[in-house]
Amino acid sequence: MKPAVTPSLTFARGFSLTEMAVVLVIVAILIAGLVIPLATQQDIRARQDTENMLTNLREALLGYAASHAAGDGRPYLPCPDTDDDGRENRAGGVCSGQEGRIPWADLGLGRNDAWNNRYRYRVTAAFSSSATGFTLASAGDLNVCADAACAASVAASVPVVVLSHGANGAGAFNMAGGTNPAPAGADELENTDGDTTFVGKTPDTAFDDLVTWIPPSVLVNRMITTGKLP
Ligand SMILES: [Ca+2]
Ligand SMILES: [Ca+2]
Repeated sequence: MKPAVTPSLTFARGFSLTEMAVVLVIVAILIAGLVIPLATQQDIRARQDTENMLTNLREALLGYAASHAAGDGRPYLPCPDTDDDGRENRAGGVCSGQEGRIPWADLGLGRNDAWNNRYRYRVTAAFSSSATGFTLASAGDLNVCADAACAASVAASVPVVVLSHGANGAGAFNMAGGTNPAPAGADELENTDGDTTFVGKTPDTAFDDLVTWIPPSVLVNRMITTGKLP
């Protein structure tokens, strides 16, 4: 008598270990290609946090002007902090220096950027006197350019510039009360040399500063809408 023929089961077999391994490797490669490296994510986050803080600092400066009246009843902006205590440095109604750290204690925010350096702040003297406030006709003396050569102006005659020296922190006022080593690139150097010209542009390998400013039109508009200037 012939034994019963067992039906073939090969059609129902599962994946072999080798096949599973190949699939896992392919999936791993796909995931690695999709996921942004953690370090890059942290960089993006730090930059976004600092950009948000710069926006808040602009608003805080506008609020300061709207809530402070000089001797002549007109609004004025805070002086820079030049001795790293977070308070503006002012003597006889005028600023001890037109450039320094943002006065974070006076404003209540902006003590340091995402890389633990101070925000740099420069203000035009005509806007920072607590004896004679600014008027609708006051002109800013700061220029933001597309590069250090300054052939193209991004914003001209602005009264206020606030900036972070970015992830490299080159030339920044640090939290130890000192100043970091100077940057190598001419564009970043322009943001550390204490004059009225600044560079604001999209970051590249030699430039990671985040630069913001208050245009005169925005400042004037806010003063009118809050009834501080006629
Ligand atoms: Ca101070
Ligand atoms: Ca400069």
